Order: sequence, then structure tokens, then C-alpha cells
Amino acid sequence: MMSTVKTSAVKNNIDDLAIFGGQPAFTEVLHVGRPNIGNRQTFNERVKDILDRRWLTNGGRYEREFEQRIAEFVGVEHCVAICNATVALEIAIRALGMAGEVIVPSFTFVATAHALQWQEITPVFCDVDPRNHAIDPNKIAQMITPRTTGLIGVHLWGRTCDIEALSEIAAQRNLKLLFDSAHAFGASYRGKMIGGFGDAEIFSFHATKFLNSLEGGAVVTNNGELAQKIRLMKNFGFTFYDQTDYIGTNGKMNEISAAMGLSNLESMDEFIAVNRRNHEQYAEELAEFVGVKLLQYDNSEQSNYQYVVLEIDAQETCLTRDELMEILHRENVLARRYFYPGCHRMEPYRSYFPHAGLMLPETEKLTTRVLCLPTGTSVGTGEIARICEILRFVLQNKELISERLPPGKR
Ligand code: T4K
Repeated sequence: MMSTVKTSAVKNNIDDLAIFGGQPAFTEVLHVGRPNIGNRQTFNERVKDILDRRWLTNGGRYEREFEQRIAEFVGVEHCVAICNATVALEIAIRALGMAGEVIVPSFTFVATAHALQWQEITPVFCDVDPRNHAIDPNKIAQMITPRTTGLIGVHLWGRTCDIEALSEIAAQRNLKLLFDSAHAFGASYRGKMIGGFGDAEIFSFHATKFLNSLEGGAVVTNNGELAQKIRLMKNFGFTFYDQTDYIGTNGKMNEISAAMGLSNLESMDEFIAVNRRNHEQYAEELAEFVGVKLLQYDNSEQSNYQYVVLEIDAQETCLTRDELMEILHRENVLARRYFYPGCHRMEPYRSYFPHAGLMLPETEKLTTRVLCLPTGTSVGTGEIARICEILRFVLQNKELISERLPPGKR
């Protein structure tokens, strides 16, 4: 499981930094979203079986087994596997009858907003709570209009949003409640697994998620009628060979994806253990750094520790988040500034709502501060020590480095 990424080039003075012409610290790029690969033998056996039986998609046995295992693990009655989480969101939104306006955070991957706009539903962007980076329940009431039909909470970084408050608002205002749990498979809220809250939740099993099915997603719910509708909708709405009862799309998960998902499920504990070890190592190494805050996971809950998220306070570090990111990139550490610049600053939303930022001060702040570092099973303890060593060196020499950086970088 350990990485094979080679390192070189110790930094003794700032000319040794790659941004000033030195050798990069890593000879190969370290990524944030390198896939975790589980048991190759069981995966290969399943692929062989799929090819032998010539059943590749459309309700295959591995897709059904994957659904059953996910439902059991999460403790929900229904799991419908989908080809990816974006289509899962689109289908769940339509099946729930969301229309008009739906309230969502802007500080999320753009798929959360696109899944609404794709079907001509207006995403109304609500600000986030700076403590957990998730939608702020106290700011929802002011966004509700007579056209509002639903709320989407996002469990960003796999840390849960305020499910209780969102559920209360949804019940009081008669709104549909969906959770984008793309990051939160394997996480719990007050001891109960994420997946069983709201009207439905969606998971992503994309290659970059801690548990992947190559591409993949799922809708989970305890509502049997809704699950049945979603099951039909993901297969063109077919109820019989030549009859459709709904408008549908093609959201099916193919058998190779389901096989990958199953094999990775069998290795899930190992992935979480590595993610947790990595997170703890980052926490120890970064503890002394002024102006660099590592987001913590609540160890009294279950977590997948999928993301290593820093908040950079440029007043303290003398270097902006973007400058730090550029320095790391030159060292071949492909740190990512998720979810810059916020959905409201991306098209088409930027043109539709040019002043949305005025209502989103915390979101605007976070989009300039957050930086995600590489983790997962392809990142070893040696690499983490080296990444932190670079950061330590940079912060120890922050004034000198800041003076040397070209002005456009600030
Ligand atoms: N809701 C939320 C809150 C989400 O975060 C997402 C997806 C969704 C919904 C929708 O889920 P899906 O429809 O994707 O199932 C990546 C992922 O593509 C995306 O799934 C994920 N969130 C998002 C947070 O991250 P990008 O634009 O960063 O992808 P990319 O291609 O830059 O890859 C990230 C890094 O991973 C790169 O440095 C390369 C590395 N990588 C990637 C792949 C695919 C590998 O090393 N191997 C690989 O196979 O969006």
C-alpha cells in the first residue's frame, strides 16, 4: 500500500525551493485524489466472471450485490446504485418533485448546483458556517421564498452538516430535504450512519473518493416508494420491456464498476485506517504552525478521514493560500484549493446572480483560505513528513519568500 513516489532535494535556503529554480522535492507528482485500490485478486475474479457470463450492465448481479451491501452497511432500507453521484443527484431531485428554487450551499463541488440548474431549478446559494464549512441553518430562513421547494445539505469533507436543524426547517416549511453525502460514506452523525437522513441521501464512488467504483454513486433512502421511482428513472422509466411510466434517463451502474465497488468495500477498513494515520501525522506535524489550521474530524463519530483540509490565515503566514499552493505545486505536491471560487462565481451562476457574493461572506472568505493536501493509500508517512518539512521551511522563511515572489502572485 505504501507509495513509491521518490523524493530528493533538501531545502537549506530559499533558492533551493523549486519556485526559485531549485530541484522539486518530489520527482513524481503527489495528488489529492489518487484512487485507493482494494483487493486486486477478488476484483480480477469478478471481472472474469462478468466476462464469462456476458452480463455487463442493466441490473446485473454485482450491481444488486453492491446495492445490498451498501444498504446493510449504512442501515437503510433501499440503495439504488447509479453511474455517478451527479446523475444520482439529478434523479433524486426529480423523483422528490423539487422545482422552482432549492436552497444549497455555494461552498461545494459545482455538481451540487448543476444537478438543479440542469433541470431548470434555481439553486439559491446560502452561506456556510465557518466552523464546519457546511450550510448555516441560521441563514436559511431569509433565503426561503414562495417558490422554494427543497433544501440540499452537503456533508463537506465527510464532516456532517447540522442535520437536526435542517430537518426541523424542512418539516416546519414543508420542504423536501436531500443530503449530498458525496464525501460522507462511512461517516456517522450522533452514532447513526450517514445515509438514513432526510428524504434521501446520495453517495459518490468516484475514483477520487476514499471508496471508489471507478465512477459511481448511489441514492439511499428509507422511502420505498421513492426508491422504486428512482429505480425506474435510472433505467429510462421502463416498467416493462416496452412500457415507460416516468420520464427517465440512463443512470445505471455497470458490472465492472460494481465489482470494483465490492472489492474496495472489502478493503474499506484498511483505507480508513491509512487515511486516519495520515490525518494524525499531518495534525502532529502541523500543530506548531502559526496561521495554518488543520480541520479536525470528531473522533467520537465514525469518519473516513478522506480530506486533509488546511485553512490558511495569510495575515499570519505572510503568504496567501494561492502563493503557498503555487510553491507546493512547483515541488510536485498538487495541493487543491477546493471549492474555489464557490459555485456562485462559476458560470452560469455568476451571470445569473452577479451580486450573490454579498449574501455569502463566510463562503467568500473560505474560498481564499482552504487548501487540501494529498492523502490516501498512495501517500506514505515519508511523503507526509516531507510535505510538512517544506511547509515548515516556507513558514520559517515567509518574509524572505514573500519579498521574492512576483507581485502578480499576491
Ligand atoms: N457532490 C460533491 C460534494 C462532490 O464533491 C462531488 C464530486 C459530487 C457531488 C459529484 O460526484 P461524481 O458525479 O463525481 O460522482 C474531483 C472529482 O472528479 C469529483 O468526483 C469530486 N467531487 C471532486 C471533489 O473532485 P476534480 O475536478 O478535482 O478532478 P481531477 O480530475 O482534477 O482529479 C483530482 C486529482 O485526482 C487529480 O490531481 C488527479 C487525481 N486522479 C484522478 C483520477 C480521476 C488520479 O490520480 N487518478 C484518477 O483516476 O474533481
